[in-house]
Amino acid sequence: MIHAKHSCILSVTLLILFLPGMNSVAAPDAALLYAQYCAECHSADRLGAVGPALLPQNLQRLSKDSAVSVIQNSRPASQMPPFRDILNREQIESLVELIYTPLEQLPPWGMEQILASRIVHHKPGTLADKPLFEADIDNLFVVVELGDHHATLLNGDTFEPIHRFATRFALHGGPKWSENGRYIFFASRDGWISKFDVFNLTYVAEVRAGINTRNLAVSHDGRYVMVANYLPHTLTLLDAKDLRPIKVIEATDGEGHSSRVSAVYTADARESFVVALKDIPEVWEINYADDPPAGFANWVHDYRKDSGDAAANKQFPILRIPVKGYLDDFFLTQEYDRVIGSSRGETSEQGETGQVVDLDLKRSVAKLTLPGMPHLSSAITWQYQDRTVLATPNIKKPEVTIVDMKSWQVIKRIPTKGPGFFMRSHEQSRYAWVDVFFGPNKDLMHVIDKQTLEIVKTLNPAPGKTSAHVEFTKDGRYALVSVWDEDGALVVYDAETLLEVKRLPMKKPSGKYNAYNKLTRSSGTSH
Ligand code: DHE
Repeated sequence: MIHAKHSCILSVTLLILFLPGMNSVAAPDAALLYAQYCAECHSADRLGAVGPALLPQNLQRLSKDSAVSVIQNSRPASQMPPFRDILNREQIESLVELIYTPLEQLPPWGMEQILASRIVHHKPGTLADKPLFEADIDNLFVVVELGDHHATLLNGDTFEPIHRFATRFALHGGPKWSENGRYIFFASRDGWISKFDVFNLTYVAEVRAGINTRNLAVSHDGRYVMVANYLPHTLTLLDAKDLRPIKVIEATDGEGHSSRVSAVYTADARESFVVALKDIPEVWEINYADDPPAGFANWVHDYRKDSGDAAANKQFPILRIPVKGYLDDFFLTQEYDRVIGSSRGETSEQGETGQVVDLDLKRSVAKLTLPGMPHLSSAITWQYQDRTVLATPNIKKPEVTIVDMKSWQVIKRIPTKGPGFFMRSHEQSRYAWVDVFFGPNKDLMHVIDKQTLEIVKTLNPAPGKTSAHVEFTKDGRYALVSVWDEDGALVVYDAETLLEVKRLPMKKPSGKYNAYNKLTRSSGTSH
C-alpha cells in the first residue's frame, strides 16, 4: 500500500466519501480505492513497483485476515503507513477481495518488459577485483533476513558481520554463489533477480525476470542464470555478467498446454539446467554447452529468440523427458544423473509420491514411497554402511525419511517432534540436523547420528520461537541455526559438542549459505 502524503490522503478520503453513490451505506468501490491508495506503490496493474505485486499468486502465503491486518496496521520495517484511521473495515475488506481476485488478463512479461526493467548499477569491469575487507572468501556466509528484507554477509571464521544490505521484498530459495565467491545472485518471489558483488559490497545489476518466480540457478561456469517462473509460464535465461535477458523460454508442451515451472537447478557435469514442471508431466534438461551433445539435436525446443544479440543465436537445446505425473519439488543426485522428484497432489494408495528420473535413460526408472510432503529440495545424502542414502524432511509428516539410493527402498523412518522444512549436514560431521518447523514443537532442532540413524540430541535454541535451517562452516566445525522470528537470532553451535558458541541478533533470519559448501556442492547442503 502507499505512502501518500497526509493532506493528499485527507482530500482523497473526502472525495471518496462524497462521490455519487459512495456514502456510508454503499458498498466501497475497491477499484477506486485501489487507484487512490495503492496504485502509486503497487502499480495500477498490481504487478508491483516499490511495493510488492498484489496478485493472488504472489499473495498465496498471506491469509486474507492477515492482509486486512497489514492494511490496517502496516507491517514491521515497511514503508507502508497504517490505514486504520483512513479506511474503514469494509473498505479494507473490499481492497483485500480485489487483490485476491485474479487479473482478467495477465499483462505480458516477455523480453521487452524484462529488458525495460533492468537496472545496471555498475557495468562489468568497472569495480575493483580485490575485496574491500579481510576475510577468507571461501568461508563467507550470506544470511537472508526476511524480517526487514535484508541480507548479512558474515565472516565464517569470526562470526562477525561484514556488511548488512537491503534486498528485494520476499526473497525465496537459496541465493547462489558464483565465480569463487565474488558474486551472489538473489531471487525474490516477485521475480526480481539481483547480482551482488561481494568484493565491492554493492549490487551490480537487477532485472525482473518474471512476475511470480520460484528460484534461480547459475551455470557452473558462471556464464548464465536461469530463472524459473510461475507467472508467466516461462523460464528466463540471463547473461550472468550483467543480467541482460538472452531468451524467454515458454514452458509449453507444444500442444497448447503451458505450465508453471516448479524449480530449476544446475547439473554441472552435464553443462545443463534441469527443470521440473508443475502442470506438464515432463522434466526438461536445457544444455548450455557451446557444443551441445549430439543427443540434444532432435529435441530443440521452439522457444522465442527475440533478444537479437549474439548469445541469443546460440542454441540452448532442450531435452523433454516424459515423467509420471507433475513434479513439484526435486533433488538432483551428486552425480547429476538422476532427479528424485515428488508430486504433492498425487498420493497413491501406496503413498508412492516420489519417482526417480534417469537423465541418461530419459525416463522414470523407479517409484519412491514418500507419504506426506517430502521436501526434496532440502534433502541431503551421505555414506551409510556400504551405500549412499538420501534423507528428506517432510513438510506434512513428523518424520525424516531415509532412502537407499541403490534399491530406492525406504530403509528408515525417523519419527520427529513435528513436520520439518530443512535438513543439513557436512562431510566432516557425523551428525545431520533437521528442524521441526511446524506445530507446537517448532522451537526444537533434532540432531541425528548419520551412522545409527537415531536422534541423539534435541536442541531448543530459543524456547517458543521457530528454529530452522542449519548451515555448516567450510570445515564443518560449526553449525549455524536460525531463530526464525522478527526478534530472532543466528545461533552458532560447535558441530561436535553441540554446545552454543555465539548468538547474533537478527531479524527473522531464514536461510544462510556458505560460499565454499555451495560452490563445491557439498553433499550435506542444497545446491
Ligand atoms: Fe521454499 C527453497 C519450494 C515455501 C523458504 N523452496 C525452496 C526451493 C523450492 C522451494 C523449490 C529450492 C529453490 C532453491 O533454493 O534454488 N517453498 C517451496 C514451496 O513449494 C513452498 C512449500 C510453497 C511456496 O510458497 O512456494 C515453499 N519456502 C517456503 C516457505 O514458506 C519458506 C519457509 C519461507 C519463505 O521464504 O517463503 C521457504 N525455501 C525457503 C528457503 C529456501 C527454499 C529458505 C532455501 C533453502 C536452502 O537452504 O537452499
